[in-house]
Amino acid sequence: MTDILEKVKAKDPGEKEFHQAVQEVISSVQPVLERNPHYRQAAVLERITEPERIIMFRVPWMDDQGQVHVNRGFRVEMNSAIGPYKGGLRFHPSVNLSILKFLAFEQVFKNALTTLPMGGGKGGSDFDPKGKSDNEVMRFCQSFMTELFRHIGPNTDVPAGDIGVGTREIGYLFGMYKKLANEFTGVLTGKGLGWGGSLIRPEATGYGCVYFAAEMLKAKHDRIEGKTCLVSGAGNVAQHTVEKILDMGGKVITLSDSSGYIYDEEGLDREKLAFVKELKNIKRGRIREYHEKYPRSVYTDADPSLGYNPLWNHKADCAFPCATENEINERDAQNLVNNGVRLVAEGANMPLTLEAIQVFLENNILYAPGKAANAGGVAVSGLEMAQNSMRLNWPKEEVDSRLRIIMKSIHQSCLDAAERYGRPGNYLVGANIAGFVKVVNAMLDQGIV
Ligand code: NDP
Ligand code: 2IT
Repeated sequence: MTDILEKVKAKDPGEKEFHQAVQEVISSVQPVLERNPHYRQAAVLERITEPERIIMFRVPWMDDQGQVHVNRGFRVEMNSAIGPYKGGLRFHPSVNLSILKFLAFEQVFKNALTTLPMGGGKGGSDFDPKGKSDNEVMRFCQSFMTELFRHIGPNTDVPAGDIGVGTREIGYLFGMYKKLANEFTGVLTGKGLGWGGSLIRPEATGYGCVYFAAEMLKAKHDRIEGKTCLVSGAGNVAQHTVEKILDMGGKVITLSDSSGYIYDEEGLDREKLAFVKELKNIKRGRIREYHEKYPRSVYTDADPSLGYNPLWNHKADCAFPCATENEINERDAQNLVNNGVRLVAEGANMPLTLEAIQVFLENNILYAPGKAANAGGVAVSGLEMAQNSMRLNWPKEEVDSRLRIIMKSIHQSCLDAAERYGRPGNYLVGANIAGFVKVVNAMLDQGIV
């Protein structure tokens, strides 16, 4: 196992996020390899860590002043053993190959857990939508799609949103794809409701994460009701995580963006959440403005020199990191444990460092890895694909009920796999093994390709 990790590191030495994601998975699946010697001979680890295809391209675009800019576009087509490549597009200045490979790698196992036929991929650009006009974002999306369109298709590769890509961006991307391909198909998910989108897709990641957390608590004869929760981020996943926690009678006392965080001792309510949605989705403002509107809350600027994030140093029962990768380090994890946290569910992808995961496992905290807990988003993307293929739209209740069933089933698969391999109650090991076995068996059935 260390062997494979060393090989992966040696091949692409700079890709630290990708190495981290690979290390997390292969350290869990060791017992599977021991029980299945033929996996070794078939070099399944070597194959699963090597993307099937990577596309990199220039994205030139013109700003409102007539200045031309160039960004880099990517699509990592990681694994298509169980279905067309599926996964989001991220527009953020930090985007590089390492980040997209880690996201695509995680996506492969996550998608396998959803029970739906989707392979794994991820893409995006180092373009920063912050501070850009709608027209600039449109021109960027159009330029991005003039290259990407030849690599994707409703049965080939179906992108969606991620950080910096929401309904607005999906709209501009879809418009250009439709024009170039001269077809109206479900080539992207997260579409607007009037043109092929699914009800509940915007809510699905956050809702699914809370459904998953509720299942974990239920297995311990407990519930979300009455729990105090810390949520980070203020975007799509964070907003709908808060919404579902409120639905279930929990209390949320924090939210953040990359500039800082707010602490609201009284807790968010529906009105405050509506304010955050408008602030972030329409005005595209900063979370600091929450404090201006609700002065009894406290705003704290982000200060990376501290070495820890004070958001995670409040007393709470549950923590839902919903912003970005590696946002909880070892010290944050220790602070959470010291403050009595009982459950940590990852709305974001890989928000915990490997050391932070260790702290939670050693302290017997209920810990849900992102590939299980945040799979609701891509699951409803799969349901959007199904609705597009049938050319009909399901009502909200139908999609939400399918989402609940899927999250319940992922929860059970994690517990079953963990039990089968002698690690009862370990959701990390369970999620990695259940996803891995499904993908690897499909790969083996399909020969050496
Ligand atoms: P959004 O763009 O809607 O929101 C992202 C939020 O995270 C913003 O508040 C943003 O703050 C903050 N953030 C982003 N990057 C950083 C950073 N480097 N440091 C600090 N804060 C940061 O994205 P989503 O809500 O869609 O995505 C959040 C997480 O959830 C990501 O990890 C994503 O991969 C994951 N995810 C998303 C799914 C989806 O369906 N959208 C599905 C499954 C997982 P700011 O505005 O200041 O940048
Ligand atoms: O990380 C993720 O699962 C997503 N960004 C959603 C992917 C999708 O295809 O809906």
